[in-house]
Parts: sequence; structure tokens; C-alpha cells
Amino acid sequence: MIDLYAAGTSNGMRARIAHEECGLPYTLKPVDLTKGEHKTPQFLAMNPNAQIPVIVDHDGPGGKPVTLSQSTAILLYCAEKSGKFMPKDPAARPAVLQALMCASTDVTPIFGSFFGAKRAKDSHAPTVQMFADRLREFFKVWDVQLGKQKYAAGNEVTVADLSLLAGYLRIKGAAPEIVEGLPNVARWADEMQARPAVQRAIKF
Ligand SMILES: N[C@@H](CCC(=O)N[C@@H](CS)C(=O)NCC(=O)O)C(=O)O
Repeated sequence: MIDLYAAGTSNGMRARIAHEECGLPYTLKPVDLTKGEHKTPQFLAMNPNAQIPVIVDHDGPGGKPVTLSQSTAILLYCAEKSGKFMPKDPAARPAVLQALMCASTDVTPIFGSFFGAKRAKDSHAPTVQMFADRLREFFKVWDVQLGKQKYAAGNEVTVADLSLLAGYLRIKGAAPEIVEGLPNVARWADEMQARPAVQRAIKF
């Protein structure tokens, strides 16, 4: 059994989508960031960076417990443990890694910067706009890609889709204009969101 410490942010959703889609049994341990529950000594012992998500897999490799933070590390851990969402064909893997990294290391951190800048006390409109524009540019490229192929890295669902969906859902909720008017992204997102595992995962 896995304990998943998370909240309904893009990073929290990424980890929970991974567990649901990979079919791994887990117990959700909700962490209320507004109450500082990620800063308690117990939480810091699991992740000194004071960030969700974190998992504790009581039955890790070799039967030993594993504590792991970083939503994309958790996503890859789940994919490896379940044998799902990473193609076995080595020729198909580079495209998956590239799409995964764009979703996890471009889209999500820029959204974090956008959201932080927008909510700041002395918010600086041009900075907020700069982050919004950068996000939009990434999604315009995703729109072209998703016009040529069904999913983020080809014609099957991979870890890249699971990662991108988490970022997309947060952006759609907080700043829908960034992803508006992109028909292929919308088609992909509708299909991904209709998956029962995703529906279970995004209800925090
Ligand atoms: N790179 C990390 C980022 C994790 C992260 O930024 N978590 C945020 C929530 S999305 C958090 O816990 N922030 C703590 C805070 O707001 O103080 C990951 O992918 O897991």
C-alpha cells in the first residue's frame, strides 16, 4: 500500500492521476497547504523542501519502504511499478521523455510563476502577462502536435499525457484564456478528462 500526501494542485493531481491510472492501491493523505500542514516536523522528515506531493510506498523495491517526492518522479515510479504508460519499444521512448519534460518542467513551473505573480500583493501586470504569453506559446505548439497525433507523444496514452493533463487542468481552472481557441488541445483534454481514473483522481 502507498500513502499519497497531496493537495489539489497541478503537482498533487499529477501524482494522484498516476496512481489511479496505473491502478496502484493507495491511501490519500490530504495536506492542507493553507494550514501549513506541509511544514510540520513529520512532513519535513519526508520532504525537507516542504512541498507536496510525497509518497511512502510501504512495499517498495525489494519489499523495502520508499519515500519519494517530486510529482514527475512519482509519476515515473508508478509507471515503472505498474509497467504502464511507458512504451516498451526503445524507439518510442525519446518522444515520450521529450513530451513529459515539456509538460513537467516547462508548463507546470511557468504556471506556478504565473499564478504566484498574479496573486502577489504588488502584482506587476507585465510580468503576469509575460508568463501567460509563455504558457500560451507552449500550448500553441501542443495544439499543432495534437493535430498530428492523438496523444502528447504519439498515438497511445503515456506518462506525458498524464503529466500535461495535470498542468492543463490547473491552467484551465485558474486562467482559461491561456488555453482557449486551441481545438486539438481541447479535443485531447476532453478525452483525457473522460477517463474514469482521471475523474477519480481530480476530486480533492
Ligand atoms: N517540482 C515539484 C514542485 C512541488 C510543488 O511546488 N508543490 C507545491 C504545491 S503545487 C507546494 O507544496 N507548495 C508549498 C507551498 O505553497 O508552500 C513537484 O513536481 O512535485
